[in-house]
Amino acid sequence: MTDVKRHTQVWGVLNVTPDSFSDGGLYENPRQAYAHAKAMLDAGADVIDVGGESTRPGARPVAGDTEINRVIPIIQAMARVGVHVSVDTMHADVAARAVEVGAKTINDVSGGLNDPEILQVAARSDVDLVLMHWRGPSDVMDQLATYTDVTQEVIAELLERKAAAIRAGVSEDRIILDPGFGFAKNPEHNWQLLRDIDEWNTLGSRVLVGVSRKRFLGDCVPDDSDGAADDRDAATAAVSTFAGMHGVWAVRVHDVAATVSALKVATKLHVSGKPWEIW
Ligand code: PMM
Repeated sequence: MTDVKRHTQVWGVLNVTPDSFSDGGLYENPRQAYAHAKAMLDAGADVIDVGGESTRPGARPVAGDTEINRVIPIIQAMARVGVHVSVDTMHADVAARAVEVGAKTINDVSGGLNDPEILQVAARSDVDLVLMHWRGPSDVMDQLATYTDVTQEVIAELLERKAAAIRAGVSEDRIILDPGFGFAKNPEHNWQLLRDIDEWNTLGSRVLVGVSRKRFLGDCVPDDSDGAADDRDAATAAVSTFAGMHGVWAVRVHDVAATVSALKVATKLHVSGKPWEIW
């Protein structure tokens, strides 16, 4: 297990893609990507999570070396100066190159289902591995959002992925589990997974929560919002803080400053057992 600090780990999202749902096209240029990573680190990010393939609903996979060419130079540049970099990929070849140039975590949103060889890549190295709950590619995932008991089914499916990773040789303490908010889940599924947050601490692994700017938070934005994804940053900070207060190990966010600030407020107000009407 790598440098685990006591506070909730904050992962800053760096998408070097033309088409991610909230920041697509903003950081394709390496100089802009590096500047944005630096700003997130200055705002308190512990980890920079670099992705080169959009997973927004309906997105189509990228071809060949495109993903490698997008992510490797920026990962290498940041790792060289000691930044803890995670590579957000579903592809074993991309993960392997990223680890070679210094990435310390592999973040696989498919939990090893898209390209099972990624589990061997993790097993051969000493990096952490995020296994996210996933039922299928982004272009079909909305059709796969059918559950009788969403929390129990997501937990069971995630534990299967954890067992597969262990079978492949990944040591258990390097595995991080993620319920996969927005992936094959409708808004009510996402809210239910959050209401059941205490269940996530019974899995024997660190848990990462990534709700940042996701569509289901649209229920909680100001009435005059025009639907822009960054209008969901305050709701993201609120949910991420709720997660931190319930013992989740890490939160993955676009607006690092807002979430760090909210986590600091929660730290000051760490009281419990006061029931009242909230709204
Ligand atoms: N969500 C996105 C991408 N990668 N990784 C993890 N572990 N968990 C997530 O919820 C997650 C992820 C969605 O796209 P974004 O990069 O635009 O947030």
